[in-house]
This record gives sequence, structure tokens and C-alpha cells, in this order.
Amino acid sequence: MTSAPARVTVLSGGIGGARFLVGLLAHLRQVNPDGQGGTLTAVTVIGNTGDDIWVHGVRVCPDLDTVMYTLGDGISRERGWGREGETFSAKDELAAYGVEPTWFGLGDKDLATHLIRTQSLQSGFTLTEVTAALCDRWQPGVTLLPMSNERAETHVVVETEDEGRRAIHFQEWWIRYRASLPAQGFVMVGIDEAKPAPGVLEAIHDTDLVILPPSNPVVSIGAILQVPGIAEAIRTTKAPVVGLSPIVGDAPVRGMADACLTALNIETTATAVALHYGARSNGGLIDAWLVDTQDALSVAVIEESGIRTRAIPLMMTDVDATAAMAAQAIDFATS
Ligand code: FO1
Repeated sequence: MTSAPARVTVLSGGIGGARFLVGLLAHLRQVNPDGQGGTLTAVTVIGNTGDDIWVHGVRVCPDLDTVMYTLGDGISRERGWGREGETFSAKDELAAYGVEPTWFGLGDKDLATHLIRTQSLQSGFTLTEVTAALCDRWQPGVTLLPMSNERAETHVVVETEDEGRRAIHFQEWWIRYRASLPAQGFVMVGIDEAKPAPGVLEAIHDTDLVILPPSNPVVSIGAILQVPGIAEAIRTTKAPVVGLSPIVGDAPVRGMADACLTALNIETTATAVALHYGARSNGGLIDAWLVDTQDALSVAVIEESGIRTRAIPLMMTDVDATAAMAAQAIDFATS
């Protein structure tokens, strides 16, 4: 029986991070039950808002919504984003008017979330307050904090014959171009003015464990770490910091992390991502790193860099497999 920490903080992007959180909560409900089907462990999620975008007059926060819907059991299982049983009538009508961006999958049920968020932001509420209000309905079982209340959007530097070199919004690169346009780099517009949202630095310092789940290390975890103050907090927290590799057997488990890593000249391997985060004993971000059993040969190399490493099954095939990963992460980081 692994000892359950009283407080855990998780930095999360969208689909990968949300899937990990389902397993983490299942594990904590088992080893540290609160008697009402929940857990006594306080889990705080710092969500990436670099993917956020204004479309058709509403503010969309893909990673916050993916965590909220996934943990609130409203997520589309087929897509991994947006709502179960979704329709796209509003999207189709907008397209019928020839209004761009026609490539963005704005769902009718999802639209309610964006309308409430947009109205609330425009009447002066912060993204933190709006996210808490939306979570009242979804009851995700975690405290979901945006990484920042200020707008800091990930844009991708691309170059094409016809349009030359330019920066496009991450969502356009991801959805419209399926990350097929080679990314020459990533720019977070507005990041210099961004501050950690209230509670974010406290959640990193006043906790028993910090987890970097298998989210995209560049545009999800990487975006969170670019908010001034957050990387420093991770480097200096007294809590152990453990990461789980998003790359298994030299390929991303899901998504297009390889396209992102290549843009930064980082190899698509579990080792390269670990070294990219770096050992906290050498001024980096992690103390411990979990790789998949397929990458067991990389354990020694990563340990040489000062990062304690263990090879375990890392495929989040179902809740039980993910819960086992979470249990290992807690056990390894706190042992
Ligand atoms: N991903 C897609 O591949 N196609 C879409 O049309 C799309 C729409 C969308 C709408 C709301 C939302 O919260 C997420 C959406 N996503 C879509 C996923 C999103 O682009 C990614 O999940 C994140 O930005 C990357 O983690």
C-alpha cells in the first residue's frame, strides 16, 4: 500500500494530462478515501492556457476545458476533447456564412462554456474565478487553476512557399494543419507580462509532491514553465518533483509531441525529454523520471544526469493501468 500524500500538485496540458489525472484520482480514492467516494488528498491542477484562443467572439480554453470535462465525466471519449454527444450546428451555420475560422471545431454544448466564460471575463471576473465557477457544475475533484490570468498564447513560427515565414496560432497549426507545417519555433505572445495566477506558486511550494504528467513537454508543460516565476518555483520547492515520459519507444504516445520536440532540436526519446527538463540537483526541474519498460535501457543514462529513473508500464490503456502509473510515481518520488 503506497502512502498517500496529503497534497499533490499536477501541471497539465489537455488530453494526456487529463487522462493521467483520471488514474491519479482513482488511485488516491483507493488508498486515501474520504468515505464519500472521493479522496482526502488535495489535488491541485495547474492548467496550460497557452492554447487559449478567441474564436467567433468567444474565449476558448482547450486544456482547462479538457481537464474539467474529463474529470467531470462530460468529455467526448472518441475525441478526447469537447463534449460527449456533441453537435456542431452553430459551427455549420457560421461556415454557411463563410465566416472563418471554419477549421475550428466549435461544439454547440461546448459553446455554453465559452459564452459563460466570455461574459464573465468581460464583466471583470478573472480566468481563475471563471474556471472555479465552471467547475462548480463539473465537480472535477481537483482544484483547477489556470497557469495565469493574463493572456499568453502559443504561436508557431512556420514558413511556406506562398506566405513565407510567419507566426500562426497554435490551434491553427494543430487543427488546421495537423502540425504538418514544420514548426521553426514557438513564441508565447504576451508571456513577459504574464504572472502566475493566484494560488499557483503556493500550490507548487506548499505541497507534498509535484507531478509532470505525460503532457506535451513543449507546448503544454513547456508553456506553463514559461510563465515568469513558475519554473523557479519548481526548482526550489521542498516537495519532490517527478515526471512521466510522454514519449515511449521513441514516439509520442498520442498527439504530436514529436513535431514540437523537433522544432526545438530535441530528440523524440524519453531520455531527451528527461534531460530537457533537467535534474533539480543540476539546476533543472525534476528529481525523478518514469520511462516505459520499452525504454528500460535508457535508465542508466538518465540516472547519470542526476535524475532518479525507473522503467514501468507507461501506456494509459485504461484507468487501472493509469492508476498503477500514478501509484508508482507517488511511491518512487516519495520513497
Ligand atoms: N482538436 C482538433 O483536433 N480539432 C478541433 O476542431 C478541436 C476543437 C476544439 C474545441 C475546443 C477545445 O477545448 C478543444 C478542441 N480541440 C480540437 C483540441 C485542442 O486543439 C487540443 O486539445 C489542445 O489545444 C492541445 O492539447
